[in-house]
Amino acid sequence: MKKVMFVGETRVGKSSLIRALSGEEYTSHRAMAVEYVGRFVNTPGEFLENSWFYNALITTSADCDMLVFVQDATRGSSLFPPLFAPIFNRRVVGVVSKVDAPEADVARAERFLNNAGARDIVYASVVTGEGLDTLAEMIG
Ligand SMILES: Nc1nc2c(ncn2[C@@H]2O[C@H](COP(=O)(O)OP(=O)(O)OP(=O)(O)O)[C@@H](O)[C@H]2O)c(=O)[nH]1
Ligand SMILES: [Mg+2]
Repeated sequence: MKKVMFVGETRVGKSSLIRALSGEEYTSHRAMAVEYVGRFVNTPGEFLENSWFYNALITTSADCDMLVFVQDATRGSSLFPPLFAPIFNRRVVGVVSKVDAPEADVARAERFLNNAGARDIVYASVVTGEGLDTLAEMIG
C-alpha cells in the first residue's frame, strides 16, 4: 500500500481524514511533530504555516509515495504557496475538506488547491462521509 503524507494548515481536518480513512482510533497530540498512523503520515500545520519548515515537509515526503493537500472549504485564505506541489516530485491529490459546513465555499477552496499545483481534487466531509470512498480509491 502506498504511503500517503497529509499537508495542510492547523485545524483543516487532516487528523479527521486520516482517522476516517484508516478506521483507527487515532488521537492527534497537537505537538509540532510528524505522526505515523499505519500508511498515513500526518504533518503539523505549522510546517505549512512557516516557510522555514518547508524543508521538513520535503524531507518527510522522501519516503512517501503520494501527498494529500488539505484545504478547508470554510477558509477565505490559503497558505499553500503557488506551485508548491511540483516541488515534491510526487502525485499530489487536493482535498477540499468540510464541504458539509454551511459556510463552505468549495469553488474558492478548489482554486487555492489548483494554484498550489494540485490537479486532482476530492470534495470531502468526515461528517457526511462524502468523498471518502473517492479519496480512498485515489490513494490506492
Ligand atoms: N464540519 C466539519 N468539521 C470538520 C470536518 N473535519 C474536521 N472537522 C473539524 O475541524 C476541527 C479540526 O479537525 P482536525 O482533524 O483536528 O484538524 P487537523 O488538521 O488535524 O488539525 P491540527 O492537527 O490541529 O493541525 C475539528 O473540530 C473537527 O471536528 C468536516 O468534514 N466537517
Ligand atoms: Mg491533526
